[in-house]
Amino acid sequence: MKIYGPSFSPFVSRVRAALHHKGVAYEQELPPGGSTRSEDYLRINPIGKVPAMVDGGVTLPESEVICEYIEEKFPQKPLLPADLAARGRVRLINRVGDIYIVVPMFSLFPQLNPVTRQKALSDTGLAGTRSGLALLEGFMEGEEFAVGGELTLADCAIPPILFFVHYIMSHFGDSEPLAGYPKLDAYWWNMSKHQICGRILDDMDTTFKAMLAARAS
Ligand SMILES: N[C@@H](CCC(=O)N[C@@H](CS)C(=O)NCC(=O)O)C(=O)O
Repeated sequence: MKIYGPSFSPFVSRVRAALHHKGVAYEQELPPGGSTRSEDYLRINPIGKVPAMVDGGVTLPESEVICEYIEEKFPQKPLLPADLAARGRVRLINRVGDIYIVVPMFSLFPQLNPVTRQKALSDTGLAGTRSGLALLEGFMEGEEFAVGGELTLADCAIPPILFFVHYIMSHFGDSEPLAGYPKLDAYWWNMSKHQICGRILDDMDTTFKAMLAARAS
């Protein structure tokens, strides 16, 4: 199996967490042509985003779709609970992360530089991100795992998103962006020490810093 995309991407990280948990070997490559918009990469993933997965004759974009494929293809060490309602809660948490946190949060990327920042746009992005975090806080079941007492696909997806919550919100003077969300705050610290998720977060940190340093030089 091959995964396209860098380890600092929260969406690549979510797929890597699932593969590491299940002990599935994989190759990881950056998009051919050095860009998600290269012709070669668009042939693999017409959406033009990372990750993409190629597994034999199967090619899939979209991290959540890839994670569900991995879960079904490799049923060992399940990442979806046996209980139907709990599976619904895992998917709900991931949807809240993808739609109600990531979308407003990523709208803040063009606003990171205070010199060129447009206040109205950053206020909207900040308010949206915080209301997404409040929703997530409400849906989180515990402080150790998002749902139930074991690692699930929600724990593959949410910690990498929280990594970027810290990075982005710090540019707006909010160095403790989870302080108002006690469950999420405790969960973040627990996940950063978790055997699999902690390693994925460390990989994000290392590769993200390297990317920023390369961009600055
Ligand atoms: N919904 C997609 C989101 C993927 C995504 O936004 N990836 C970003 C990197 S973190 C990307 O590829 N951006 C490049 C671009 O938009 O050109 C998923 O879950 O896979």
